Amino acid sequence: MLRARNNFLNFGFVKAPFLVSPETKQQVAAEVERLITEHGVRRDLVFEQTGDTPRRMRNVRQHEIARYGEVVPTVYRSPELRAALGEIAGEEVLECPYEPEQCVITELVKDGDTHGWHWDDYSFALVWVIDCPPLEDGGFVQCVPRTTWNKADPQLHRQFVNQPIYSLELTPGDLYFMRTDTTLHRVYPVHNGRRLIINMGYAARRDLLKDIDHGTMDTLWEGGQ
Ligand SMILES: O=C(O)CCC(=O)C(=O)O
Ligand SMILES: [Fe+2]
Repeated sequence: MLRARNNFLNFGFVKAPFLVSPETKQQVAAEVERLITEHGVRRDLVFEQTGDTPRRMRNVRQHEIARYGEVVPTVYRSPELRAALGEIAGEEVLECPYEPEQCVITELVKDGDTHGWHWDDYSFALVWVIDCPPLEDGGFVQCVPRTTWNKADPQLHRQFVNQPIYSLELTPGDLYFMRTDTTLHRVYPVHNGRRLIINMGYAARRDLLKDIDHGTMDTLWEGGQ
């Protein structure tokens, strides 16, 4: 746990597949596969607030996950899981007060599908990797820690020039925990492969006091085809 905490502080993320049992991973994976098959919606958008970066993906939103899922909502609310994440974060990890950002399933399937460069509105994300192509086909995560999101002028190129970009190889069964509000991140475009994840978003206590403009996420959800 100490090593996880140090990596989290240094890089803004840490792989933590040891946090949950193989049985829980298997149950979450089975439910996510069912939900994406039955409720996945295609989105093809770019976001001005993150520097015109693309979102080319299929999603299942929190609303459908809450309605048609069982395992995922239970795992999301687990006090034990939040306590373990809190040890890594060095502070309380709370359920996200804005429900649409609690759980989101994302599938990248077509050549060039990507979750482009962005920050998240809330402090933490636990990402469960259910399917992922080999490294050479893309789908790995890239991050720039210790950066802040100016929604009016995100200046992505300035962030890339000022600091190193870290890249993280992922395989099915991995989990990673990220400080998402101060770590610029993206998923490298996939080619010849499929990548399926569920992102569980959590808040820090300071987030509860912030006046967050939910414009980017709300546009994402309205943009479904
Ligand atoms: O797919 C990933 O690994 C990251 C997902 C993400 O950044 C998000 O859903 O906000
Ligand atoms: Fe994100």
